[in-house]
Amino acid sequence: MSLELVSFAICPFVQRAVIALKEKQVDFKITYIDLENPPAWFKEISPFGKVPLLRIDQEVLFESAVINEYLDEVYSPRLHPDDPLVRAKHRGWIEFGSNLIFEQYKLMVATDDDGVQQQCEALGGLFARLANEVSDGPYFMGDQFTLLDTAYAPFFTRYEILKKYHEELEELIPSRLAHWGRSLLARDSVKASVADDFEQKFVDFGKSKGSFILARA
Ligand SMILES: N[C@@H](CCC(=O)N[C@@H](CS)C(=O)NCC(=O)O)C(=O)O
Repeated sequence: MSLELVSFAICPFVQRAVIALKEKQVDFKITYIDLENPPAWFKEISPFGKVPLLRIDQEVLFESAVINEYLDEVYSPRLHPDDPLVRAKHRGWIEFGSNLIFEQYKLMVATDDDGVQQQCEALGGLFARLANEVSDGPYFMGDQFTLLDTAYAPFFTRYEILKKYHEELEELIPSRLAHWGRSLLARDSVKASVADDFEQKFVDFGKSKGSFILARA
């Protein structure tokens, strides 16, 4: 079975799948596309015109949560919790993580101080809610690294960069979440999930969108 992940270099949703593949030590090919000028073959096979896509021989999967659930069912070790109720709750919180990532994107592309403040408020509200759910660590569920952790790690990868240029982000994040983020960023699969030039690409992309925060980079 051959696996091909269709990617955009700085996409957090693709990074979720890369982490899952690395955790499971599965070989895959990664193909990068330019989302501003997507190739015709991509438009044909991507129902929403979005990455990630996972091509499995002739089949195509879309949506990061679906891709990761598939990978989890097919390749060991199993990362989703065994208990169906806990699993269902994690699916809800994975969706919450997608929301967090979208709000972080809006923070990254905010073009003035007002926009940045507005997004910090939005993130602060989500943080307060999420902090009630997270264990004492190291991971969301305690010692067990789960599929949910793969869904949040990309948020922390980007938060770490944004924090360098906007110090207020250090205080905005509750210590429980900051601790979780440090554990995720120290994990091998997470470290290996982005290319060496990721930070530069992220900064360049932000600048191209007029990012107020990354203008200082
Ligand atoms: N819900 C999707 C979100 C994927 C997504 O938003 N991908 C972005 C790149 S990070 C994209 O492809 N955007 C292209 C577009 O919206 O046209 C998932 O979880 O896979």
